[in-house]
Amino acid sequence: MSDTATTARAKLWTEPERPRLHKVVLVNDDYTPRDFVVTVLKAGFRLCEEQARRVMMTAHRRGACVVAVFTRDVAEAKATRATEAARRQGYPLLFTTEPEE
Ligand code: TYC
Repeated sequence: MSDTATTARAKLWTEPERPRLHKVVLVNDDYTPRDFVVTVLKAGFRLCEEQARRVMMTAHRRGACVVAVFTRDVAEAKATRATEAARRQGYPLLFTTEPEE
């Protein structure tokens, strides 16, 4: 194939875009018990004890911590579910989502 033909083809076929991933972010507060945060992280995001404790302590010290990335629908569903689980126990724990750069 000539260079010209290759160049023409390259213009016609562009790589399909991958769906943008979204971060689930754990937000610190002054009221939710540390152990409860760890329990929610383990149950809702399948983190092991050590990872859950590390993520919780990072949010505690820095104000927030990325838990994981998912497609938008999954990220929003997991953040909502985990936040609601905390509300049911009377805690202000909050998970938010944001698109990855
Ligand atoms: N700061 C809370 C406390 O000292 C614990 C905590 C950590 C709460 C992380 C929320 O995202 C959080 N009890």
